[in-house]
Formats: sequence, C-alpha cells, structure tokens
Amino acid sequence: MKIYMNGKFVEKEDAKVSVFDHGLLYGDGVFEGIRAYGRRVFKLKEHIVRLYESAHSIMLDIPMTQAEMCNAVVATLKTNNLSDGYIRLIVTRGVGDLGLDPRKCKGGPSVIVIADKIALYPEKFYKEGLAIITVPTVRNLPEALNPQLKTLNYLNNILAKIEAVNLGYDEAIMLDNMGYVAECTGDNIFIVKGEHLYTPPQCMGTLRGITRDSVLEIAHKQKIDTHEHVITRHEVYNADECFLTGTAAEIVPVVKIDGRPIGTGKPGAMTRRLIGLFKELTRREGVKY
Ligand code: PXG
Repeated sequence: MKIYMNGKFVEKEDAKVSVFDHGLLYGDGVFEGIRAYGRRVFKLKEHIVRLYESAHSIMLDIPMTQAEMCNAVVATLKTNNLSDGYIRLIVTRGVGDLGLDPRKCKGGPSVIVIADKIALYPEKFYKEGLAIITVPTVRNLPEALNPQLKTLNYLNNILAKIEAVNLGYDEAIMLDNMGYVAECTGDNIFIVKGEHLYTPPQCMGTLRGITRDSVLEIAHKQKIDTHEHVITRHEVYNADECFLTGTAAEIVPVVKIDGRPIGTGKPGAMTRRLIGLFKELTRREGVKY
C-alpha cells in the first residue's frame, strides 16, 4: 500500500509522522472520509469543500488548491489500483514544539491521503437493523468546538462510542446541549413518520453529513416531504422507521432505540427504498478515474 504524504507516495511502513506533529499532540488538524465506487469518487468536491471549510475555521492554511487536493485523492486511488475504496484525508497543523502555539509549526501542515479497501459493516446490520442507545456524553457546544468542524479532535464522539459499547450496543445516539437528538458517533440520523422524513438541522450539534445531503437530495427528487427539524427522543421512539447515514456505513436501518422497538421492529419500506436509490446514485455519480 502506498500512502500520499506531502506530495510524495511512500510505502505504508514508511508513512510516519513526527511525535511533535500537533495533529498527534493536540488533535490539531482536520480530516475527511470519502468513498469510491466502481472507479468513481462519490461527492469528491463536497468532501474537499468541507475539509477546506473546517481548515479555514481553525486557521489552518492547506498548502495546495482544492483542485490539487482532488487530484491527490484520485492519484492515491490509482497508485493503489483501487476501484472501490475508502479514502482518509488528513491535514495536520504540522511539526511544532511541545507548546500549543501553532506559530511554532513552521514547516507547515502535513497532508496525508490513505486509500484502503472498504471495511463494510456486517451484513446483519443492514438486513436486521441496529439496536442503539442514547448515551450521557452530549455533542460539543457549537460555541465551543462546533460539530460542523471535522477536526482530528474526535474525543467527544469516541467517549460516546465507549459508552455505547460498555452498555453492549454498537452505536450511540448523542443529544445536543438542549437535549434534542443530534446524531450518532459517526453517522447522521433520520426518522420516518407517515410519508415524511425528518432529520435534525445542522445548526446545533449535528455535522452536515454528505450522505445526509445525498438522502435529502434523493428524497426531494422522489417528492418525499423532508424536514430539517429538531427531534426529541419521544419522536424517535414513536417513529415508523429510523436509519443512520454516513460515508462508511451508507444507510443502516435502526430497529430499536433505548429498548423501544421502532415501528414494526424491522427495517421499514421507506428505509429499504432509500437504500436502493442511494446505491444507484453511488454507481451513477462521482468523479471518474
Ligand atoms: N456525523 C459525524 C459526527 C461524523 O463524523 C457523519 C455524521 C456522516 O457524515 P458523512 O459526510 O460521512 O455522510 C460523520 C462521518 C466511522 C467514521 O468510522 C465516520 C466519520 C469519520 C470517521 C470515521 O464511521 N464521519
């Protein structure tokens, strides 16, 4: 496996960062997870824009243009001869000293692109649906570390994941600081009630997921009513269907939340329909290479 590091391809064994890199010392950096399907990178532009927006907010100047970054992603896939894959893009603040001050990272940011085979979730998750649980750790306050920023500082989500796993579940619902349902640890959440689709708005504790946007786009085309609206746990418990969306997971049905069965307790018709339409979209759209 070859890894892209600052403009060069290096072997996996040689792809190393300094212990003084502020990405390691402080989680000071940004990242993206992207997927390629059948030699097409799905929503590449959208992922790159989100990466640059996160970087802009933390005042991290990525030393290449968005077009060059797109080319680096495609080149990494080609070099590794991957037609389907999962790409992890990482930009760290770079090598500094042991202090916080980012001005000490004089060498500039480290840009890393890893392309690997996709580690799919077990088929059982999609066929039978997930049971998930609300955990105590809430999403970061937007006025502190805004959940819109995809930074290397992911402890908020990792703590929630640990809490879910400790309780015997694979995934967690995280609430925002007001107590509304925000998202899961690496996925957005949707509910279906009647013919309507609801998902939390991006303004509180929710990342504007690219899979989330794709599902909203599909739903609009299908004339399904969509609502970006605050959601309570009560509404989730009484939904007809629930599912999660994310680049890695795609669309996963949820059949039980906090011990309450959702709808029939089986993956619902709207969820299955959207899974099919999303699959079609990923095969049809994307940057060809
Ligand atoms: N919410 C959060 C907090 C995320 O990190 C999503 C939603 C879904 O967004 P996209 O754009 O992928 O539809 C993410 C995605 C994982 C993993 O292992 C997931 C993410 C990042 C790293 C790992 O599931 N982010």
